[in-house]
Amino acid sequence: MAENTVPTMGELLGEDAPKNWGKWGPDDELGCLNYLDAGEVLRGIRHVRSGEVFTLQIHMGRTESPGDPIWPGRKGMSRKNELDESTWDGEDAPAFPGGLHYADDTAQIFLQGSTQYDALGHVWYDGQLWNGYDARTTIGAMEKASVLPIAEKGVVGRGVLIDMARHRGKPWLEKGETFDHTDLEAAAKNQGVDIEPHDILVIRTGWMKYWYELDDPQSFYDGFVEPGLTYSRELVEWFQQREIPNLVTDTIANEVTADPNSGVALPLHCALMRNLGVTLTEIAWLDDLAEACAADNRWSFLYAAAPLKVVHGTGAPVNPIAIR
Ligand code: UVW
Repeated sequence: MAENTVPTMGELLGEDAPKNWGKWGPDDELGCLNYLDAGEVLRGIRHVRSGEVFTLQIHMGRTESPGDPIWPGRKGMSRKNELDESTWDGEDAPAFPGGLHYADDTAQIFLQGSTQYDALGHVWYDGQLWNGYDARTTIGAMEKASVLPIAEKGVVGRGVLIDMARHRGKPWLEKGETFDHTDLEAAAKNQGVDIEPHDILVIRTGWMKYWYELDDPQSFYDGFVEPGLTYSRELVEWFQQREIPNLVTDTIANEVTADPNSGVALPLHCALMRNLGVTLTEIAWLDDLAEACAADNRWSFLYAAAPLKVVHGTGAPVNPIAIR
């Protein structure tokens, strides 16, 4: 589609786009995470059977190829060793009673540069964020709907894994390959699991596995387009009706990069996060969890995650845990 025919986000989603603004009051910064109450924690716990633990963060700050998978324009973490054993080689080395030596690192990171939670205010259109907050509250520091309220609350509930790559009989989905809620339902049926109201929806595309098997990371970025969920009004209503609190995927941006019908970039970020208050978790490592789920055909588990408490953060790294 020619660039000048691409509609605006507002035109694509419509003036009557499904919204949850005001549902949890005018000051809400948690959106659909409000669904995750104590009852949902206990529901999640009921899905623990074997005690197996899976950590879902990718490695952060890899120096060997292909490095860390990141959204174009961002940089992977740069970690610098500030103190190590050589610090104590010189005559003016620090001296601690008893002879203590230690190592220290500093790091420069994009908060969205590894497995992370997006703040609800991370994306917007037409000058308004989640719950109608003014987009100018993002200037200099995210004053409203930052990652901090999510980090303070923690995200705990029943997780359900839908393995789209396995459903389609592939190690990973292709660049730009799309799926929608009907495909999720079909994959769930195939797996013998239901996507229940308030489930933390975890979707595997195999895209992280693809990344780590690349000889040349440049091919990942050439004509950059990830596979993923694709926008439709029906899909947005499906999320709203099922009251999904959190969408977790193994891609950098949780949806196909540009909507194939309209050409609009990341419309689901706006339709789900900005309008409904669905929290997004990206760049998750799901392959080990998926192997275990497939081995005994149990696709639900206790999911627990808390991003770092970054004050005014647009997002924050996280190492979510799935317990089966
Ligand atoms: C963008 O929104 C650009 O990135 P992400 O949500 O994937 O961090």
